[in-house]
Amino acid sequence: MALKQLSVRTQVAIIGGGPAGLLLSQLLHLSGVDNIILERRSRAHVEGRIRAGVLESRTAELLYRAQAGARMQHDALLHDGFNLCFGRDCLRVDVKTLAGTSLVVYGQTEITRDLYELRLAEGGQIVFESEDVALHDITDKPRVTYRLDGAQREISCDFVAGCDGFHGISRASIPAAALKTYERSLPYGWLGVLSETPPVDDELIYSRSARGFALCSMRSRSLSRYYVQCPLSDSIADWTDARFWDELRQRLPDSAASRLISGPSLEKSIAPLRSFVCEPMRFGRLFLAGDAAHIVPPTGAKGLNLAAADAGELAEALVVYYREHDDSGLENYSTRSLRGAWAAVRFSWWMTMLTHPMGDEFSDQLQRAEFEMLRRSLAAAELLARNYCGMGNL
Ligand code: RFL
Ligand code: PHB
Repeated sequence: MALKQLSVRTQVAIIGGGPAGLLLSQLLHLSGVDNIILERRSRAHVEGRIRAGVLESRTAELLYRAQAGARMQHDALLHDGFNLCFGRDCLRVDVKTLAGTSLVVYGQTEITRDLYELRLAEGGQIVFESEDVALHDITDKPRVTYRLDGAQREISCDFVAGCDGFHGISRASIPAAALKTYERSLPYGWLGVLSETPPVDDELIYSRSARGFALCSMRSRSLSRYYVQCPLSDSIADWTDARFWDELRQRLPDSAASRLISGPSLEKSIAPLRSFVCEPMRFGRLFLAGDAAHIVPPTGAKGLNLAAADAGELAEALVVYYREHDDSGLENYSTRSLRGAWAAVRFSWWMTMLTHPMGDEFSDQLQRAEFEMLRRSLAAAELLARNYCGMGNL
């Protein structure tokens, strides 16, 4: 394989083999644009990371367009709505009726697995466990250097796609003076547990209780994903399985708590509640996509969907550039993607503020009033449904 050579050339060097990098690679490949992915971790490590689970229908459509939808079509669950509970009171948000579309429940692990299988079967060039990846001359003739098997290697390319997540090197390679960043974090995290137990309900339950937020989600009819809000200072060691199930049960309305089936945790992790945006999403010939450019708290289930939308936009802009020598798509990429990102940042923040007790009575009353508005106003419920399924910006 060409990658055995110490120095190679490609059209687009993609840093990061998460959902954004993989989808971009596949879409470019289908349009004849040559690319190489550099991934810091092993394939097994990336495929094993338990993260998102709810896809907007346009994300599912993009996966079909990338010819990566066969297993999803067979295995995914279609949800027409979700439940929002405030203490004992629950509201079913009928997304299908209110917004005209359904949601697709399919894990990020599965999407990553499908895309790796596809890329590698089609001869895609993916360098796993590439170390010390560094970008050079990104405003002129980009080069990417890295180390593999102890040897220093180099890729020269037309463009670099920075798809290496929030802690990656791509955004950090842009001079600070060329970027503006926005950030807001909460002192809470979500403790997530995956368990091989039937989900407590056919649909998701977002539950705001006085003890803290809880979410009941799923990956399949026999695999559940549950979360409870916890202080960011907590560590996994603070949460035995028994403590987790006990706390979750106490945060759910009685009807759900009585149906909850517990079991050993297959995975347990804590994710922070953080909003972050960097502007612009481009510097010279480097384009950022996904978590490398923006982070949202998981409450609105938007992170993965945003990453996929960026990959779709960037692929289209690059393909038009190569096919028609037209760089207008690349010129507009940052502005267009940021519009969608800010819509998701706003919605995710709003949904977090609606469902997480903040520890003061004024916030409690505001949250109750907001919940009542959603129950009484069709317009308010419609706005929630449209945002949840990714139409907030349309
Ligand atoms: P990823 O998935 O972080 O992938 C980036 C990839 O880049 C690699 N990398 C490097 N490779 C080469 N050189 C370097 N120097 C590199 N540095 C990093 C990493 O190993 C990795 O493989 O970003 P991408 O592709 O933009 O995808 C974004 C999504 O993963 C993310 O938005 C969501 O998972 C966010 N998120 C959630 N979103 C939801 O919609 N619902 C959720 O329930 C949900 N849970 C989560 C999450 C994110 C989490 N993180 C980031 C801690 C739970 C967690 C724990
Ligand atoms: C998940 O299934 O992991 C999930 C679902 C909905 C969210 C966040 C996470 O809002």
